[in-house]
Amino acid sequence: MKIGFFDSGIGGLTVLGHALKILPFADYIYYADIEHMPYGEKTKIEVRQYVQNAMDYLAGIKVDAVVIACNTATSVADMKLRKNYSFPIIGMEPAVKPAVAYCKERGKKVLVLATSLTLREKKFNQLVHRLDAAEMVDTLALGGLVKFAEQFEFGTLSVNQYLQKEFAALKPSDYGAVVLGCTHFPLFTPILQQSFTRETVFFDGSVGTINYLADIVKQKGISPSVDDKIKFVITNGKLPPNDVDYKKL
Ligand code: DGN
Repeated sequence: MKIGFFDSGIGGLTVLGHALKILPFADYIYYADIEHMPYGEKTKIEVRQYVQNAMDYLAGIKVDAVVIACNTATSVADMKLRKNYSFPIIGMEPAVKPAVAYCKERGKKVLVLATSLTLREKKFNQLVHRLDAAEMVDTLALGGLVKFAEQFEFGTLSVNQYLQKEFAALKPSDYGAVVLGCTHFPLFTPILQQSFTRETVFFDGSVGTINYLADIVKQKGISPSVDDKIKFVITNGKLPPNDVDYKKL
């Protein structure tokens, strides 16, 4: 079983981490589009093209399924692209649904943290509308965290100062739940938790995505590999040719 993961950088590793727990016997190919990172500041047309490039590459190495481990790319990708590929393509969805259910019972609000592109897009706004939760959902774009993560800065003074500034107008005790709507954000959970009360619960969409992947693997009868392996493909102007036996790279 060969599963492709795709993100602009290291964020999708938080999703891959869940996959390794639930589907350990697989060959994973992690495609990081570092050349075009961060996606949050790109146009929709540009990001759509990057998604297509990644899918073409992963199709070339004959994956059995792909996880678009990036909320921003999932938000803007034209999912009609699925019909061009023979393998299932699974996207991310911010975990707004469980967070809303959790907060409704407690009379609290939900705060969704994501990139500005994700928050602006129809997909996210339709989700909130479908849940009839516009009144109780606040959003905040924290694209700066993506840049910090890509420089491997997680708990530094600069990250702290950035968050303090971004959260300055919020009243933390209003929120019963925080949704990590960008796959880079779980990397900051410890520092984010410090800005909210001990009762605030953090929701991460990776769990739902990987459960869905596991269902698809089962439904399609994709057989497990004998061992587990992770291979990284990084765009930096040149990709390894896709006709190479990736196991030998
Ligand atoms: N990890 C991406 C997401 O889940 O939205 C953000 C990546 C980026 O390049 N901004």
